[in-house]
Amino acid sequence: MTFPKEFLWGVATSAYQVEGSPLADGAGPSIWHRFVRTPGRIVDGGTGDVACDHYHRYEDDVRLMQALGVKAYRFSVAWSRILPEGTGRVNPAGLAFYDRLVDTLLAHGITPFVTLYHWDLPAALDDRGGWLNPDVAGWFADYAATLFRALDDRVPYWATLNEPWVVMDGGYLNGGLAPGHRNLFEAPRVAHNLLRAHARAVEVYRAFGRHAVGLVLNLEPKYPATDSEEDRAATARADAYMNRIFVEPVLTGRYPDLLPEIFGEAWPEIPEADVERIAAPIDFLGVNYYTRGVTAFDPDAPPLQAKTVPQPTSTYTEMGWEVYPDGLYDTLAWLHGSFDVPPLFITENGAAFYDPPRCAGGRIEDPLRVDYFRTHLRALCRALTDGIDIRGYFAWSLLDNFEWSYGYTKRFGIVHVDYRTQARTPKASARFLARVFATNGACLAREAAEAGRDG
Ligand code: IFM
Repeated sequence: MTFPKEFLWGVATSAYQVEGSPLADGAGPSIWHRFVRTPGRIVDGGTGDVACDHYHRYEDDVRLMQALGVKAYRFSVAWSRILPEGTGRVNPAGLAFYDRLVDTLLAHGITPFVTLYHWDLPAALDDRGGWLNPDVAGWFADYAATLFRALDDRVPYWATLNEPWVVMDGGYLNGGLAPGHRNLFEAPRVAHNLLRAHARAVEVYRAFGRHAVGLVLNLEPKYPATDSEEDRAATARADAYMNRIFVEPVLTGRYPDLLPEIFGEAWPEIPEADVERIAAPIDFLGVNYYTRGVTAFDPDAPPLQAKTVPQPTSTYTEMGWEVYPDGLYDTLAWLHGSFDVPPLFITENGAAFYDPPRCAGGRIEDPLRVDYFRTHLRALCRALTDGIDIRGYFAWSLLDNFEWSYGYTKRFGIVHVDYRTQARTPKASARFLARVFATNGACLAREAAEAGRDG
């Protein structure tokens, strides 16, 4: 069980989930700033106003990462800190925050891995139609250019979008996430505009970026609940809707044929030239992997006519997501075997579990999360052994943080955050990952050998 010498071991967060102070130093509001103020949207009424106060505590957090042996930090930039109105006027103080963060990371030997968009669209752009307005591609390209110009001399990895599927599904179809729309006609238009925006940012990067630019997708392999034709067809639809909708245009220049069938008359005319641009080469693909979906036909679940079937013998996380490490392997093998895929990163992987009370000495043991990481890292190792080009792994998340519509009720952190005092306490999972990072994964092999000897 070996990992490549330069394997990038990291942790991830996103701006709205950890920073706090969303309007500090001249920043404009984002759609999340608005959404959390809409009654009933967030289960515990939480907001990102303070979150983990990373905006002020980033130096301590970087020191903490260094102490854990973290090699790379994946974070996102809040668009409305840089451009308070979304376009036009740049806010130097907002840019200065990320400038300081990048310098601090580098001074501690940690590689910055920057995501341009992790769901926090400037509210001013939502007022102009948000992701539904075709002009959004140009707005995003201008924002991207501002950041590339300011930071590409020090940032070697840029991801354009994080999980465009969630923006489309949660933001515009199911309405559980900002901006909270529920409209079948909007969803595919938003998906396409997200990809157009991604493509425009890649074009800008090619003009003057010197490092690597890619895209981050959340992929969830789908498996039929039974061998029936109905379940297999439902599985294919679920896969097209959640995975192939972004993978295929980017890697093959075509949307899956099943999408017009799924969306019916809501599926828009797509100009050929758009998809050609969307398929421009990227330097890496980021995979966010959490779970799988065992899928069955359900005529009462439009538009997919499919549902996910609970697995009675599986462990589930606090999100209600099945723990299924083989799905990570299957996803990587699928990408590798089916497409001319660029180098891969696991840009997110992790689990929300109930954290047991502190032990003597204040330690926090989170054995379920440790087991989640251990089993997923073993699956990752199998993929590497099979020759799949994977360059790094980012645990989600460095810190317990604001979990969107769940507020602060779900803890994904390897470091516990006391939201009252902002005290950080590394959990057993942080100590486990620190060993993995320090030994470049060799401790996993040792553990496996010991487990084998013991029985
Ligand atoms: O917290 C989110 C993150 O913002 C995007 N990926 C999934 C995580 C867990 O739900």
